Amino acid sequence: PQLIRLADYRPPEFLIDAVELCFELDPEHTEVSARLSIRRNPAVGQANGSLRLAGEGLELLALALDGQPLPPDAYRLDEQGLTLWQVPERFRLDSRVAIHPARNTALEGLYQSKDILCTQCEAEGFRRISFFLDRPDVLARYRTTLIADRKRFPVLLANGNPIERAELPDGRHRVTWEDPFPKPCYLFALVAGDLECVEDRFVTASEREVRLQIYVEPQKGERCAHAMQSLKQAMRWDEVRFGREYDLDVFMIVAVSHFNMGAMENKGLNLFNDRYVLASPQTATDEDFAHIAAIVAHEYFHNWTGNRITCRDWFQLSLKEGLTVYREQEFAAGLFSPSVQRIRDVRFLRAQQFPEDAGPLAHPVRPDSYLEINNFYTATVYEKGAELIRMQATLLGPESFRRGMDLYFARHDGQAVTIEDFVRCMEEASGRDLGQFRRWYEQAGTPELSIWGGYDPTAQTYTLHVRQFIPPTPGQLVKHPLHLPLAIGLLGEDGRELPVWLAGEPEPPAAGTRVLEVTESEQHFVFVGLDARPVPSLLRGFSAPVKLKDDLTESDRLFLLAHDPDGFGRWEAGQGLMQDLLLRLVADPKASLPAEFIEAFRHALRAKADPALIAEVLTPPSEEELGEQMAVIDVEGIHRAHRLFGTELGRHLREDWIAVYRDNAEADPSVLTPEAVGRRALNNLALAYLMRAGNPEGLELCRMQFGKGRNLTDVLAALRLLVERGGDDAEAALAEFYRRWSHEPLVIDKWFAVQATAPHRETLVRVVTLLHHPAYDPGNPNRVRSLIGAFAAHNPICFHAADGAGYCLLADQVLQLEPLNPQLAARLLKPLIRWRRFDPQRQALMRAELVRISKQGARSPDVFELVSKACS
Ligand code: HT7
Ligand code: ZN
Repeated sequence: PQLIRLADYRPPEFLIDAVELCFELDPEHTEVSARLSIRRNPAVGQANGSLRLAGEGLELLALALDGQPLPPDAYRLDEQGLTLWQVPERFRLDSRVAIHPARNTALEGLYQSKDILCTQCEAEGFRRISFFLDRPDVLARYRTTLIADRKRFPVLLANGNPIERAELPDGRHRVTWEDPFPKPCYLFALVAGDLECVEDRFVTASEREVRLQIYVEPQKGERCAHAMQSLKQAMRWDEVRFGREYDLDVFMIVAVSHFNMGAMENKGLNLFNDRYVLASPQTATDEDFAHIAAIVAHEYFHNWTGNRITCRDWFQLSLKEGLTVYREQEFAAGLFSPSVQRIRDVRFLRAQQFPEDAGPLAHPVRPDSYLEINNFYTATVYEKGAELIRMQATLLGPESFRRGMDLYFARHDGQAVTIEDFVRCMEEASGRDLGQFRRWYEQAGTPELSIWGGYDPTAQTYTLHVRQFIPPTPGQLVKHPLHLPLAIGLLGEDGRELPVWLAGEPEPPAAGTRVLEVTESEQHFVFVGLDARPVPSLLRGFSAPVKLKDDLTESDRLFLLAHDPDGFGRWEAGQGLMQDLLLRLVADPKASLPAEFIEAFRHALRAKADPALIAEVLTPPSEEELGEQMAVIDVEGIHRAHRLFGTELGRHLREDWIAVYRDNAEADPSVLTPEAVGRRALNNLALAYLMRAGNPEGLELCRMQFGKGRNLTDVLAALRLLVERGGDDAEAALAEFYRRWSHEPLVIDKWFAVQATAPHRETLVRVVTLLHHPAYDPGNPNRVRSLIGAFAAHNPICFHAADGAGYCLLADQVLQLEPLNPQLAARLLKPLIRWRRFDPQRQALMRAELVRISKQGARSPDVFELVSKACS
């Protein structure tokens, strides 16, 4: 495969103004006719007069230029596309190709998901549909005609508005759609199928009525209410927060069961993995409900950040993804509690992005090169990209940031632009210089921020010393200091916020959070007017995506856990305490939980606070997160320490956990308010601690909770704990769960995942057995992720079994999947990539499996790129 470099970007030599597509749809054999109005790009000097169009897996049936069929010597066809040797300045190109959706297991281009035909064109799927300039900076107007059997495919959808319908004499029907907004081909979509439609309406701020439609498999309409409500909330939020209105007469969402990612923002016709649309309290967990709201909003927000303003090239992917994740996170913060939302986002960043940034796949938010763009839909581009937007918002303040966004929308509407264009808008709107800040987009690696403080009682000053270090990453050995916002508070003895008053300032500011700007490798800040040593609350709200090393003592952290007015700060203090303790337990299994620690957590549990926040505060860092803190990950030691911690905290706080469970147990199982969701989270945490402590009352409560079966959050939490405990109860519960839900694929996905993540010696054999279960389907990415993905990514003790059997199982599955669905295979293999983090025996075993994949497979650029980077 060919390395694509940002430095080689050149504007397109040709532009396509209009596209007329006609699909004669059939799963076995679809014919696609395309009429392209092409002209030379006036901004680019003439090269050699030839035109290169991308095209893969297309059977060419006819080709004509300005109505004249092209003789074979006028063009060349190869595996990757079509070259026309001589073309005029402006012309019409007609092509007709045949494709085979039912054979398309890669789920890119036009494919079949059960009885539905649908498309996925981002990033480079359109070239599997028609010959085209498949690059995001070629924007065209589309008119799409769909023809299909009326009975099998009564619903025919494409982007934009429907403009014509007709019944054909041969039992087929025809619908034509027109999208008035020029768009890149990655936003093209069509859907054909027998679908139920749930309809609603939305009146925009300027009083235009928009029809909202969610299409799902028949009989599933009643499970769309939450997605529909989330959509309307997102539409209103974007108007209020960013002044963005929807722009077409209809907005459609279609849910399909076979999908490589979460969802896709095609103009006016979003396609969704059905797990992010369908939900009822019996078939979806509270977490699923939250994901649905976030993803529906994310895709909707792309209408402006991604569709109206798109990316010039794929190196700019974070321009739309980082910005849209930021918008989604801000939206979600308003649905529940901002602190809890921030905690979850930070947990995710630390669990997914920090390890990526510290391993062989580390890359800048704006990468410099790639072999396969599908490999760059990463936590770095998405989540770290969102953090970069958040930092700009923090540095500029809300008013300037909003002005910057307004300028970005006004200046670049209808264009394909770069991250640089975005940052320039922020600079111009605020008058600030973001020159140094731009390095965040260019440098990979998570910065380490060391902060230590010193109090001078004579001068009554407190000095914070700050040092930043950015570790070397592949291809980037030398790093330069970054510009970052450091939000802090200072707390007095009684827990009150003090003014953060910098030396040299004439008067103290109001007490509370203050944002310091760090720009140097080493810097210090002197605060005055302090008659005693304050306790600093550092990096409030996680104001920058860094690894913080501070000199806070255990008693400082206990103080912050009890007193920090910032919910995020209390959680972070608790995480620090738990992490230190867990790492002590890894080093010394006889270490015990200090009494002050147990009391501090008892206090946190009894606090009159949001139950969801209490649950977060009392949830320890995951085994994976602990591993990140160690030079060599001690798989068994971490697992043992984690269990011991759970058992001990369960035992010491037994009465409190039982009281919490009793207080919260009566929450109505069908209610989805933040309060009810928080109560369920805390309740299930209490149950987990009671079960880990081996408490008989816990087991009884767990059996009862499973038996009630009225809410999937509760049933699944109980099932997970029963399976973790093992024995007859576990087997009976698994059998009962399967019997109850065998007709619901999304629930059965969870049944697979619960078994794949059970921390037992026999789990590997069970996973192998489940590969032969009649409900296992390697063609369905959700099912594959729920079994193989869950095992490899969320069951560290089994996946990293010392004999290497977990690695071997994953490699076998990657090799089997690669020819079917390379994108999915590449994503699955990621847990093998960080082999250098483990002990020498595991390193050897993991590397051997990577080498085996590279020898027996790695035929796709997707897998090849990851395996070669991992082994180099
Ligand atoms: N923009 C979408 C990305 C996406 C995708 C990328 C590659 C292959 C398949 C895909 N499906 C969706 C989703 C988003 O970030 O909103
Ligand atoms: Zn996105």
